[in-house]
Amino acid sequence: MRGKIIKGIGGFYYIATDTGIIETKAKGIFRLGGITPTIGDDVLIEMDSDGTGMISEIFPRKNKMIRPPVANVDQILVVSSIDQPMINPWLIDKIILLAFHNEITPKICINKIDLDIESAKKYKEEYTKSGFDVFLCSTFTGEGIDELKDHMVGLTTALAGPSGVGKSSIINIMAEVDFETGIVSDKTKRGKHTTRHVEMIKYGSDSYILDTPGFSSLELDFIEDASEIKSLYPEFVKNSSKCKFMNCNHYKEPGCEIKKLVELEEIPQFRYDNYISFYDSIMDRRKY
Ligand SMILES: Nc1nc2c(ncn2[C@@H]2O[C@H](COP(=O)(O)OP(=O)(O)OP(=O)(O)O)[C@@H](O)[C@H]2O)c(=O)[nH]1
Ligand SMILES: [Mg+2]
Ligand SMILES: [Zn+2]
Repeated sequence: MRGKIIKGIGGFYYIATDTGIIETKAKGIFRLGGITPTIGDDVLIEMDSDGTGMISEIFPRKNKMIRPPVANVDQILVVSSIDQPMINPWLIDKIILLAFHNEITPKICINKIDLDIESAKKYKEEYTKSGFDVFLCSTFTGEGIDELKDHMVGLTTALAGPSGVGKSSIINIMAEVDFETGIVSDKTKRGKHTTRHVEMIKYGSDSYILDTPGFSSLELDFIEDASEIKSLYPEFVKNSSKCKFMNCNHYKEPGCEIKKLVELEEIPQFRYDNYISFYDSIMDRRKY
């Protein structure tokens, strides 16, 4: 029987199949040639004579992320609230780097638009300019949810973003489940990291959604060389052939097309500023 690993707890893997979820024992996985079963893996399972299931084969992976450990993700939905907690483009841009670094398409969801639709629209405009799909939604009013749903059908979507932005609330609506959601503290306007484990949920006939524990910070330690960052900015890649220097880092070089486009407001200033800050932080790392 074919299925997908959606959860692993205490020596068991749970496999979503066409006929429901089947519990399989982790024992015997040495047969799989040293590959550790990972959430998101497409697998074949066999039923043992004692009635327990066993993974007998893991199909080749399309990709695999390290944190959270999950395979075969089609897209990363970077979730941010417009307010409470306040939108943080610096963190959004870092998660975008993580997605592209793993060769996974990032899309952006700005939630809680019931709190401030005007600012949300401004960010949508900016990120759209940079080439991203941006969804504005509110799990309170239901606005934008159908459009988002349309972009998730038949795909595996991982939600990523800081605590308290509404990731679990979105999953509860999409997958019609009832995950625990947290209260955003009045004082700090931050979430409380309500969701702490990684689990994939199957919904509809062939769609999967994954709640990743909220990360409020993200180290760029997965990037080894500062010059990689420019290749993870789609709006830079698209326009860099017009830079005077072929290996332009869009930093201090003269005749830089990217800097020109920032001045013309065709590339958002904040995206560029974040780029410089990421670039500097990686160059600084080398000094120690
Ligand atoms: N105003 C408003 N509040 C929302 C909306 N969506 C979710 N919330 C609230 O925001 C709080 C946090 O939502 P969660 O879904 O728990 O956030 P999360 O991203 O899963 O947080 P962690 O699990 O901590 O990472 C809850 O009190 C929700 O009720 C929305 O569209 N508008
Ligand atoms: Mg949550
Ligand atoms: Zn340049």
